[in-house]
Amino acid sequence: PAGSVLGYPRIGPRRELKKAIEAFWAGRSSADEVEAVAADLRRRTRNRLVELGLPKDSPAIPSAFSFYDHVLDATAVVGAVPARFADLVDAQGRLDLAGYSTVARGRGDDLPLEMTKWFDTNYHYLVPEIGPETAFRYASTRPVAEFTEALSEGVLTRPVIVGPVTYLALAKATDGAGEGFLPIDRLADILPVYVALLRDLAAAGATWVQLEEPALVSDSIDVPADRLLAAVTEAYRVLATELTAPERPAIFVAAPYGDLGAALPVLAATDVEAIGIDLVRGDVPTAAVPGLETKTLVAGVIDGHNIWRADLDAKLAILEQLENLGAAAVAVGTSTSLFHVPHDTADEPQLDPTLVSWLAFADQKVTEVVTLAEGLTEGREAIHEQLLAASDAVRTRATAPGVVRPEVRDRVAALDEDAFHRGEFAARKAAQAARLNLPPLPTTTIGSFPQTPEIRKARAAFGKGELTAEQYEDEMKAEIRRVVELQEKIGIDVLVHGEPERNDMVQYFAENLDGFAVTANGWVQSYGSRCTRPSILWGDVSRPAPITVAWSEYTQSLTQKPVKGMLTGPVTILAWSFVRDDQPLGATANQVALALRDEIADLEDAGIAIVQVDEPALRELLPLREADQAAYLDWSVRSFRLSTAGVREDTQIHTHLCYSEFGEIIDAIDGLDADVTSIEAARSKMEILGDIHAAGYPRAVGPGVYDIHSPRVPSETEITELLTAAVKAIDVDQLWVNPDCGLKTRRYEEVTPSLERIQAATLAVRATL
Ligand code: THG
Ligand code: ZN
Repeated sequence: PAGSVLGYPRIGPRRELKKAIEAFWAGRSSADEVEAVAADLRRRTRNRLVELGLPKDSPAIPSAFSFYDHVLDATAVVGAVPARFADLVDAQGRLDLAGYSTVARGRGDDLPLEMTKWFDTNYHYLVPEIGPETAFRYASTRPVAEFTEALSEGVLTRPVIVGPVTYLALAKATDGAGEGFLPIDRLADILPVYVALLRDLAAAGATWVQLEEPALVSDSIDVPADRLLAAVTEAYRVLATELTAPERPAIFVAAPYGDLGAALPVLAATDVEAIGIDLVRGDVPTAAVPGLETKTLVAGVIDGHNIWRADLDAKLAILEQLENLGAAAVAVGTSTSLFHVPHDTADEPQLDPTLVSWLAFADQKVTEVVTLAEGLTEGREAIHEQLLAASDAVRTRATAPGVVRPEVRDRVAALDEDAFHRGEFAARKAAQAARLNLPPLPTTTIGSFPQTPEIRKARAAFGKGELTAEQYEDEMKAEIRRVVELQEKIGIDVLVHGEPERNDMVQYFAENLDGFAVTANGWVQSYGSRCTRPSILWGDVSRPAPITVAWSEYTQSLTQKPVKGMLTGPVTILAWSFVRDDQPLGATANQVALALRDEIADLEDAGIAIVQVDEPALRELLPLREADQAAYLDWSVRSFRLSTAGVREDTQIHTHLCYSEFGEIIDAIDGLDADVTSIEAARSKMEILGDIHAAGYPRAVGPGVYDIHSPRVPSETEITELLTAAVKAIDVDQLWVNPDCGLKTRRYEEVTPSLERIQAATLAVRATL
């Protein structure tokens, strides 16, 4: 029995990979230079894992690098590059780094692969496009090359790749696929590619391979449950029996992010050699599972998705209990890959040492795994000290100042039901129309404008003390004036201030609320080269002073048009932070909601007529198992309403949600009771409006008409077509016009013409009404 981790951060402790690949995209460095940075990062990762105690001669060290996204990597391996990018592949079906980047980012009229949330995380993957005609072939030998690279330096790694069932389950059907086609229909055709890969890996010396099958823990997959289980049986029959050792590596199927449920016995009945289960989110199995007696059970007891130091004693008890299940062996693992957490708490010297003593980032988690593995083989006595230290941390955390604050608790406890409800929508609608006097199809943006190098430089200089608070404020105000002028020039109806003062829509609030800490280097990959530094929500939350009011008030002073106040909602603040695990999320969310409620009241007093409370992560936290969803939707929707329901009738509340599939949470959107909801829709071509109309949804919506996730500038014709379709799909007086997300990641060269075309298209469609 030993220990391992499912994966490790791949962006680098100082975001080395991000910087290298962005330099390549900008034409400032060559593919060879990026490859060299990547190889160096992989080497440092392996050396670090060895240093932390993972053996280098047993396959405890994962080989799980990616330049952009591991699902895109699987697409490259199976040669499923969409037809529009066919010219980018060579005769063997391979993509070079430039081609790979183009599939991820798009070019001209060729849209990139659609991006969507990876299970219930803040990571986004690129959705494969699979049709009846997709020609699978074993195209990319990168997993083999990276294995060989490690072996040549004396480290026997375990290559990690998305498994065939999850790959197809997460894919979408190509446009021409025809009614009833599901990508999973192509299982038999994709398996030979995996067989070829396994053969190649074994020939290179790989003794284990890790196939990731998280689709098995989710009910939100577009494949009927029985078909998914049948696919598991078929896939692992073929992979485990088509080749026999040593023609293939031993197969480790990992199922992170939740409970395997009915899929556990199905997997156990196959001939794979190891199964990884998530014991942080999933239940601890208690009854023997037939088939397990020939397998290693990799027990994911260490949380790969949050940063709290583990109670090792409790984890060891779970491991000991699992030894009674009858598996051939029990190994210690993480619940998920560690790429959802930062590298190392040692990179945060500015944090309060007491707080640090409660935390485990990736490196600390590796140590926890190694310690537990030792405890499991050598007995509790062997790790006595570590068990004591871990229990101590849990104890000091429970009683530390700020963790429980009676005045915060009392205020939440005293709330009555009225605090969660606004008056009738019809009356609000009339009062707001009278106050705002907007044209049909009002135009607006989601909130952020491009974060220019100058803004970032000013923030960095302010952080280093090179700018005074006053100088920094002046620079931000100058930026706000530019953003207001631009919007007025274009003719946009409802203005924003552009959020130059915010590094991140969650971190900014975390920095200004009590109960949070922020990191200096705690970067976590969100998509491609984009990272965030999730804040640490460790204590009871309150608002020491108004946060956004002065900025919004200043902006409103510059224009006659209404300016939207911009806040981030309680669910999103929780979703994009590392949240305390010592009380229900709903209790934490209500504390955040009250802080926001006070902020909104102050915005109203300052004359702001529209306040947007963004909840882009509402869908993200939706539990993967249907049985858990109703309870989640209840507390999440209530916390949003608690934050917004204190306003006047004629104050218009907006919200913004990212990442479609809203059909399934339309009731929750209804429950939010926001007057206007903007949603991402550009990449999914307005499909979502059908859902909204069918549900009889009464309030206003702003379907995104400009996909800001791609550098592409849409044409006016294309926006006019989207708007024309939208006007047909729902009532005109329900429609707003906006991009599908904030503009902070884009450049003005793209944003200015895009907004001008949105305005022109809107005027054209308005003229036809
Ligand atoms: N903030 C947070 N999470 C998010 C988003 C966000 N998740 C989903 C969505 N937006 C898309 N994700 C991102 C994440 C990061 C960035 C853009 C979109 C980004 N990051 C800067 C970078 O990587 O260069 C760093 C920002 C900083 O300086 O803090 O642009 O908005 N939490
Ligand atoms: Zn968005």
